[in-house]
Amino acid sequence: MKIRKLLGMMVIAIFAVGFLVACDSDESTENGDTDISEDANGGSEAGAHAFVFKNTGNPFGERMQDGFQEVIEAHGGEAILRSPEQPTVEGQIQIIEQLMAQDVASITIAGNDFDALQPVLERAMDQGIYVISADSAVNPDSRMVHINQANAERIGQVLISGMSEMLGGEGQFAILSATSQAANQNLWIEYMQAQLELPEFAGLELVTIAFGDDLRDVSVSETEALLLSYPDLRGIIAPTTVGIAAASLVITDQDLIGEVYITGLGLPSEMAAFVNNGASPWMYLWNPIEVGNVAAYTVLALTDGEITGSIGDSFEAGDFGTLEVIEDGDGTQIMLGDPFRFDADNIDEWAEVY
Ligand code: RAM
Repeated sequence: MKIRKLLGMMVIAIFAVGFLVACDSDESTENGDTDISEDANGGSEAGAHAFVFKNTGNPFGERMQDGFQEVIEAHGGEAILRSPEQPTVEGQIQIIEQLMAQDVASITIAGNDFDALQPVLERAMDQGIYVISADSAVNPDSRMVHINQANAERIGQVLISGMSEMLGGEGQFAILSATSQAANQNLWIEYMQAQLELPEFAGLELVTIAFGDDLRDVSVSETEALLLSYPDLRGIIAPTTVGIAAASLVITDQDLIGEVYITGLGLPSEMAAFVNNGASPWMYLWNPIEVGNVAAYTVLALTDGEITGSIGDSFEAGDFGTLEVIEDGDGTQIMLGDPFRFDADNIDEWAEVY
């Protein structure tokens, strides 16, 4: 009798575990959240440092997360790297809620929206989790400090003057951006538009702003649509690594090299072929691995109580030396360098690095 009862309980227990496992995998399918590294990291423990990028499958985001993980692990910590499958706010909210349940020590986020993540990120901070943004800022109430990869005004300047130089100062061009809500791209677009007010760029005409959602296929079809809709189009600025590679591919495939010029922000490893074939004679970026490194040093300084993210805070960040927290509108930021120009002279060398 006793043995029967025991067996019965075991069967119930096995079913219960099976049910829980099934619920969990159903949930993650529904979420559309591909956990890109939790298994590999075993990243599920309290006290870990999480980096949430915009979406999976973006090599720029992966390089940034690699840089983050490298520094966290070198300091004996655990990194959790997460991204929703699609670059949506909803996907990021679900991940943040899961990270709150895991009781992580910090969350670094590249936001899919400037304002919409505020409620969930405020709840995370109320719970004692240190929250910062990197790459794509969330609003100052949603984070303690932002890691700014490069000065946004300078990005606007180099992109417009780069396009102008390619077109000899005259002609129609379009912007092919990421998602319409991406805080980083939207800020850079504002600065590009401000540049276009200057008399030296009076010959340039911005015909439209298209959104490829930081997805390769959408960016390809948006580029094709631009070429059809604007037969006199002479250039495209894509301030996204996904968009610029997709646009350059279309120009190459359609034999339009030398007729339509592409520039923007590109990952050298993805753009070397297109810089060398002339589809994109030159383009710009910064080192995403370093952005991730600096984000990691920042969350370590926050969780160690060395800084609070206030103006004037400073801390030691390995090879980066002393970093300082400076003003950023109503919030604060840590500013990295200027955008760097890649052309046929240096692209192959950098393609090996990132
Ligand atoms: C894409 C992403 C990322 C941005 C780069 C330039 O990979 O939108 O957020 O910083 O482009």
